[in-house]
Amino acid sequence: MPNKPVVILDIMDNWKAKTCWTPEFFKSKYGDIHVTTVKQTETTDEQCTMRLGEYIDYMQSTKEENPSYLRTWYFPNDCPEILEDYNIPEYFKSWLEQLPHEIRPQFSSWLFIGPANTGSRMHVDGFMTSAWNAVISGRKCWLFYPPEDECYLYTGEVDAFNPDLTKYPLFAQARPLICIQNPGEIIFTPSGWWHQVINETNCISLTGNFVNETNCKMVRNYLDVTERPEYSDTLQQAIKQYIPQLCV
Ligand SMILES: O=C(O)CCC(=O)C(=O)O
Ligand SMILES: [Fe+2]
Repeated sequence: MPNKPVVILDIMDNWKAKTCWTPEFFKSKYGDIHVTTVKQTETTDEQCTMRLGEYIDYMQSTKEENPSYLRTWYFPNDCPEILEDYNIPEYFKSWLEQLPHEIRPQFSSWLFIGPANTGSRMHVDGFMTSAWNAVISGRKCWLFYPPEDECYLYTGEVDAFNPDLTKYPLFAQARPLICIQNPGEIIFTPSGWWHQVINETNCISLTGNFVNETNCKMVRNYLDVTERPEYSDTLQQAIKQYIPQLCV
């Protein structure tokens, strides 16, 4: 409720995913599926499509300094049966799930698979939603910056793990919360918090974004003031129509 980051240590102890979702499991069961990976350079994201099995082999053998990442793989279309392998706690359930299927944004059930040194640039999650992220295997390091620190972050251009203080001098004033996330731990990212993440080892994690009573005012305000070409007006209207709590 106070909109601060949290690590939850013990709510995925009984998830089948925690023991079952190994690299070998994905390779043997879903190795032929096509996935899109991304290699981040300073300014661009280079995408590449390959088979999941090939990517798992790559992840387990690469020594690249800047390796490719399988980010936000929306897996329910490819492997719906593994949705049974975990339980999202009640407090992370999203009101967006109430939307009709045709217009529901794909805001949960994403997998992130990557070798050490992959990660996500500094960003705020879309629509001002909050998120949960469950590490199945591996270790992540997170840097969190509160919304008040936005003025030091140069719209997220700065690389917080290796900042260029000549180009981004105000960044020296930003004050992060730092968190190491181990297997079996879930991180809560509150609405509007900037964050940058690096996988310190090979890592498999599962994530979802949500709107509920903790952040609906922020999401609503964002929808009212922001034009988002990737989310049509119709979708924005539908969200307001179907989720009346967003209209108070
Ligand atoms: O695990 C990661 O690479 C970052 C996850 C994240 O921040 C996101 O999906 O928005
Ligand atoms: Fe994020």
